[in-house]
Amino acid sequence: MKAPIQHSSPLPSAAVVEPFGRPGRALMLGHVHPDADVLGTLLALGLALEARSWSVVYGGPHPAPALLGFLPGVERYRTLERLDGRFDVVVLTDCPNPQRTEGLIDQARRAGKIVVNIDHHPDNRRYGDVNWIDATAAATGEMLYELLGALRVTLTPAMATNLFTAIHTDTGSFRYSNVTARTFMIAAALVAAGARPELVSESLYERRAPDALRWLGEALARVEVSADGQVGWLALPASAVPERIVESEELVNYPRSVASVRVACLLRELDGTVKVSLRGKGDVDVQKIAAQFGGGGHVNAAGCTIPGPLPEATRIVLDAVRRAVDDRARS
Ligand SMILES: [Mn+2]
Repeated sequence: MKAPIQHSSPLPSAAVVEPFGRPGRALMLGHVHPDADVLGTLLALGLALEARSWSVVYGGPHPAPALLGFLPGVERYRTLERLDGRFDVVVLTDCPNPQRTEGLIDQARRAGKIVVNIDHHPDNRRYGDVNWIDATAAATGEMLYELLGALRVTLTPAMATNLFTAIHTDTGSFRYSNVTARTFMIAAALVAAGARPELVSESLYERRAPDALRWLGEALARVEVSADGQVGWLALPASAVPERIVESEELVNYPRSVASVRVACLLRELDGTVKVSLRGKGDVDVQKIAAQFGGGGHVNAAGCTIPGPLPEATRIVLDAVRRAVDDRARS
């Protein structure tokens, strides 16, 4: 067994490009609850390989969310329980922890000659045969743009739309502190290749159901802000608002939007556990807070899952957030 390849700069090395040289059969493997950065990157690469006579299977433990039904090629993405046949290459994108494939990674290792792990999460477990981890990328979408360039792929509007959406969502529509000049240069190239910003925005943010705003109001009425204004949170009991509303709204962005808030939390009760999303604004590292509870993510966006009940979970998380905010104030 060869030692795994480790690579971390913004441009792919020869070893990262190499597995995609000669056509074969590829698996684009997503993780639980795939988002646009996962799906957009897997679809863009898969479509590029198919244009080069590869045979590509797309899928993961959960289906693509209905909200992302506009991504070109997403109808090919399947819920996988068992993998059939052999693969010349297995690709995982935006997946820091192989456990997030719900066991599919183990099957993929047996069925695949080589596992390629492409990600921008700093806490990536480097579980691939080839690991390309660039924590300076705002989205894995930026990295895939560079990979397709290195492969000399001519971008189609379908590939460009997938990558543009990946970058759009991971940067909060080009608003977060992860956005760099490179982000805009890549976005510009993707628009030149046929991605349409207005269609992506409309598809992502203007597809609400008629009753969605009423439910959104219901949820937002529960937002609370600490006495000093620095911590904002939203604790949602299981039946407070329908699941489809929570899934289609980035609810944690609302407490984050309060001027004085430095850390925002969304806590949602689900089947006895509590899913926690944390957002920062650059000074408090929320990944470190999530890591205390076995979670992970980025400096400004992280998450974890902890046991319920909700009031207890809320107290525990807010205590950890308070410590992080106070530690930061002292340093
Ligand atoms: Mn991402």
